[in-house]
Amino acid sequence: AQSMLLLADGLASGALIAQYEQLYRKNPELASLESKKAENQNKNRYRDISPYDVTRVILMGCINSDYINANYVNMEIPGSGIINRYIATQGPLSSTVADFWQMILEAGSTLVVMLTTLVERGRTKCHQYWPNINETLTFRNLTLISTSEKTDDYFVFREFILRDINTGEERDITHMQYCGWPDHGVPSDWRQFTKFTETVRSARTGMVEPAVVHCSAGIGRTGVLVLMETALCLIEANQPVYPLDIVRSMRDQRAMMIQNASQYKFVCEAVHKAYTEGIAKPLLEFSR
Ligand code: PTR
Ligand code: PTR
Repeated sequence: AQSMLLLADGLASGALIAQYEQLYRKNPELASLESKKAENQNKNRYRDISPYDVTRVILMGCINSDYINANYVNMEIPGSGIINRYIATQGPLSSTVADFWQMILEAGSTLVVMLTTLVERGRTKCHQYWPNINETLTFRNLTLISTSEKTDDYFVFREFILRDINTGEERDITHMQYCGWPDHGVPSDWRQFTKFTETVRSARTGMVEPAVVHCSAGIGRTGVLVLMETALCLIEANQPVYPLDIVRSMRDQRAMMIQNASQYKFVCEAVHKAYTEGIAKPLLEFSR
């Protein structure tokens, strides 16, 4: 409750934004050399968005290269025993779709969260890396079958079966897409966004494998979702929420998480509203 007062004050005074503007976008001590190698450059959707070497996802089963523009991001919720694990990544390119599914296979992930549409204002933001409903796509040794697709206001929920042709192993994959959110901008509706984040949280209950989260570059909107989910978990665990510390922790794992001050302000306001309206509340109320 104390930290929520700080949050409200910081929002009202503008101090919160001023602190955010001071924070480094990339940790200056962490290199991103793999992404700059000649053979990897065309696997990056944007030249200025690179994964740190230390936290990058290393592909095991690709013969030519182990590189994909993706980082492990682990967010610990103190006092609760929870660590929310993510893989934060760019929207796949047509040339990296097979790598993307190989990464999901190797990481054991069953949840993919997509925060972009395929095209925004006439520009391609992400390649359609999944088959249309009731269709099948094959990439190298992987087959993907689309079994379900439901649209709910701003969201699309899909179900896939991922099959490893070499081993016969099959896995169910849940795909959740949020459609009301252009890049560099903020979601069109904080309630819908909070509801979407809650849906992601409940889908990952008990999950130890990372949830794969992506937008177009895999930094702006992806960062906002990770901050929102982290804050909601902290509130429930009766822990203080210091958004700047959360951003710092994220940016030490993937550079540039949360693209701009308006996204940061949006998510801080959403956290505060979710708290004051009782959408997110401490599970343990201490007796006074
Ligand atoms: N620096 C950006 C780039 O690498 O392309 C420039 C950019 C401009 C990127 C606009 C995205 C932009 O958004 P949109 O594609 O939705 O207009
Ligand atoms: N070069 C692009 C730019 O600076 O605009 C990279 C970029 C593109 C950065 C999209 C962020 C973007 O948004 P998001 O991470 O939410 O897809």
